[in-house]
Amino acid sequence: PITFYRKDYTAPNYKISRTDLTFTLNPSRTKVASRLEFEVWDHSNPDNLPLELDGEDLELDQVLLNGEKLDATCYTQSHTGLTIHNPGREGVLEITVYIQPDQNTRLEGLYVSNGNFFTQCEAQGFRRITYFSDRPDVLSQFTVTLIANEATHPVSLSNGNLIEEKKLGEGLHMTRWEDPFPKPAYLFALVAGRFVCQEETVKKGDGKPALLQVWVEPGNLDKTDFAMQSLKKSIDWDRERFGLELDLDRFMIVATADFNMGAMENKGLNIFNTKFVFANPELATDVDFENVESVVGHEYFHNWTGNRVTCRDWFQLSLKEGLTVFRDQEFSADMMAEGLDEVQADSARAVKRIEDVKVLRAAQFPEDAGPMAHPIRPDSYQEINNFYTVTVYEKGAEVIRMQHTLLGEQLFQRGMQIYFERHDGQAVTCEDFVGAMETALQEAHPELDLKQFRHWYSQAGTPEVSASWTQTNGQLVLTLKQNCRPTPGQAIKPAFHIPVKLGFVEKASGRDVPLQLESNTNALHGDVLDFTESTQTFVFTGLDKPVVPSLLRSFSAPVILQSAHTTDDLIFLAGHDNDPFNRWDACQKIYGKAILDIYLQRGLTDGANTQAAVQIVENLLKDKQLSDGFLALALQLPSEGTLLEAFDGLVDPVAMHFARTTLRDLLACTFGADFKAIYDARNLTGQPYSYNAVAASQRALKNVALAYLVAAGADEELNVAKAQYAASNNMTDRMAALSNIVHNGPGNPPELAEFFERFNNEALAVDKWFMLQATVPASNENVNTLQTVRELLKHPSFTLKNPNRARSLLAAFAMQNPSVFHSHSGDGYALWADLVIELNTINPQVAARMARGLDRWTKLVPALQEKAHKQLERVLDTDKLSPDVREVIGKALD
Ligand code: HT7
Ligand code: ZN
Repeated sequence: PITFYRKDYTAPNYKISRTDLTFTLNPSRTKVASRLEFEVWDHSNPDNLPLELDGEDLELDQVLLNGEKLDATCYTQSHTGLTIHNPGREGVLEITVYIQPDQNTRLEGLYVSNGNFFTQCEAQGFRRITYFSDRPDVLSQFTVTLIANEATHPVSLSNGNLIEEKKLGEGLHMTRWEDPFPKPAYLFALVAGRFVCQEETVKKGDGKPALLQVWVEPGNLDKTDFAMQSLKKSIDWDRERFGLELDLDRFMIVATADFNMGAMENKGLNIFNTKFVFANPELATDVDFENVESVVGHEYFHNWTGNRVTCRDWFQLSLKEGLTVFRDQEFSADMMAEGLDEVQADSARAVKRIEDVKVLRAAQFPEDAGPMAHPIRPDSYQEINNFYTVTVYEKGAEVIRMQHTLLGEQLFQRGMQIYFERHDGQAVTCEDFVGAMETALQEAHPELDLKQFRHWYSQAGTPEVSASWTQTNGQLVLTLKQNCRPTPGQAIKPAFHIPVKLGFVEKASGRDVPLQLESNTNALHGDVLDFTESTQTFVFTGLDKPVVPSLLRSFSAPVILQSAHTTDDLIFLAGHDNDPFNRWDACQKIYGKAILDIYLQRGLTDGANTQAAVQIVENLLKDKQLSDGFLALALQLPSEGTLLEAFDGLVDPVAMHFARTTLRDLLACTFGADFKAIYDARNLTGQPYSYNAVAASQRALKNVALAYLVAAGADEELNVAKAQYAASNNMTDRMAALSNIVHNGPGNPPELAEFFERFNNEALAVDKWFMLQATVPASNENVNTLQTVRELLKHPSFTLKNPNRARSLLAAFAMQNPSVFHSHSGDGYALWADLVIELNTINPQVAARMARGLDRWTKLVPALQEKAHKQLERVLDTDKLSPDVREVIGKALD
């Protein structure tokens, strides 16, 4: 395999200042004619540098240079591109190629989905459309002409403004599009087919109108209202919070059922997975609604952070992705808090923060500890598609958030302003972003810098921070230590600059006391401590009464905190911390300790930590101040993935599942009456559904209570779920009821068949149906989930060609169902290997994601390791293994 290195970056030989493309769209043979105006990148370049164009799976028809047809001696064609030997210092290149969109199951480049044409060009899909300098630092002004059959493809769209439209005869029609903004090829898009749209007009920054459109296949228009509202909210929010205006006359969203990822921010023509557009109460859960709002926001926010300022090379991916995830997280938090009073708003923002940190701990921490660990700005890759990771995205967002914490909102916004002043219209690096933030910081505090902070960009791994303290004679001496374990290629790492947001909660009153630092006073900025050395001691004064430190408030840095808190301290913080995030985290720590004890004691529940977990839940249930959203999260136990990662040793996921189930059942039995009361108070059967943060929180809490009730109970409680299923008027309640029935009850309940019957024409609901069955845990003795998955693979509605459907079975059982995937027989691994191998030939990108299922195999107990190893080897030995899958499996076996 070829490895690409960040250090090897060189500028291209040529610019392509203008690009004209003409597509004659035909599903089996599309003609692509390009006209490229090029000139040397740098006028000091020598003459006769080759012009290197990327291209894959293209049928070359002809090449013209300045109007003259080139013979084959003037260029070299390979399976990765076309090199023009002596193009001259500037000129016009015209290339004609043919491609086969209906054969494109990889869904990269131009492909056909349900008869309609779509493109996906990020990261390197454009080279599957035509020969081009397919790298993000080559920005070009595009004009695109689309010629299509008017009957079968009446709508044809591309980036920018529609400048011409006409019938051509012979049943063909043409549209021409001009994008005023120079852009890299990865932001190019075209869509053609049968579509309908909902549209609205809003005002742009210059007061002129902009047309917003959401395009879907006929029959789906009733699912687009929420996406349109979300788009309008995103536009308003970016203006109000970041001062960034919509810069386009036309902003379009198009939904497709066949899409490798969530959505794509092509300039003015966002293409979305239907999963992140379609939302109505019958089909979408509250979480789906939340995701639609956040993904619509994310793609819109890319218009500035990604499109106006883009990446110089793909190693800089986090420049746009980390920053844009941070922006979408803040957007969602602000939307959740909208219209609430200050206390409720704080709680709503904390709920969002907790949700984000749960994802980080469950997915990114394992990645950072495994064979694919990489810095948010990777140093190398074999296949760039494998680096659209939780590290680049979610940890990348944490790194931006830490800069926000260090600078504060005002200086952070000043940094953004400097970033755009310096780099609008350019392709830049992560260093350029930090440089802008550092300038903003130094405008206000010339003595500070972000020098050490930059390690967060270059070092992989999750730092472990240990905290201990003593309080005597009015002083509290806090000692912090940090350590980051080796990751591939990085054995020893200098200390990180870790912002530790903290408070001291007085035991007697539960109030925060003022923070006063005796020594190194310049390390404290407000309530944020700069922790920069491997071991550092801070002396706080004015603490006459006993306090409990609350550290890393709001999860101010992506680290693993091991604190010297006693069980009593944690119970205290769970009830009194003035930081809601840390209240939740104290609950999680206790639950985690209790489950690990049960795991180590093979099911015994008589330990002190189990008692503490019971105490925590009792306190939570008594506390009438807590919001429903917070309580729903605080009552949930850590996920199995988080528990497996937290255990320092080789682990048996099946036993861990049973340990977690044991604690859940104990809590369910102990507090059955309370859960019933919560459930009854919020079971508003018959009330009309509306999606809003408050109503969603109520439903979330009700459904957490339902899960405990069903866990505790026998038939009677299962009947509560059945009654909820029968009465539900929305997907949130329907799915919650059904998952309780399917995961806990007898196999093949009638509700499962009813669900399929009701929704078999709705692909996203059918995905849910598959997913529910693939996630039945080992603790349900009525069901053999692996057997069910094998049978479902043969179901007429199943196909590996559709990524959502493939994920609904394969990702569900291999990544969301540890107790079945890691079954002691090893059959889960064998099934996983079969499917990765099959998917590899259909869609390497999606196959490579699924191939990550055994990333953490070396953390398993020896008997499981042996079985996992055998299947990993089997995948690696497969004929025609794609570079995508090869990289993932190769690194796992390294
Ligand atoms: N920037 C987009 C990335 C993306 C993508 C990458 C590789 C292959 C397919 C893809 N589809 C979309 C999505 C985003 O972060 O907004
Ligand atoms: Zn993005």
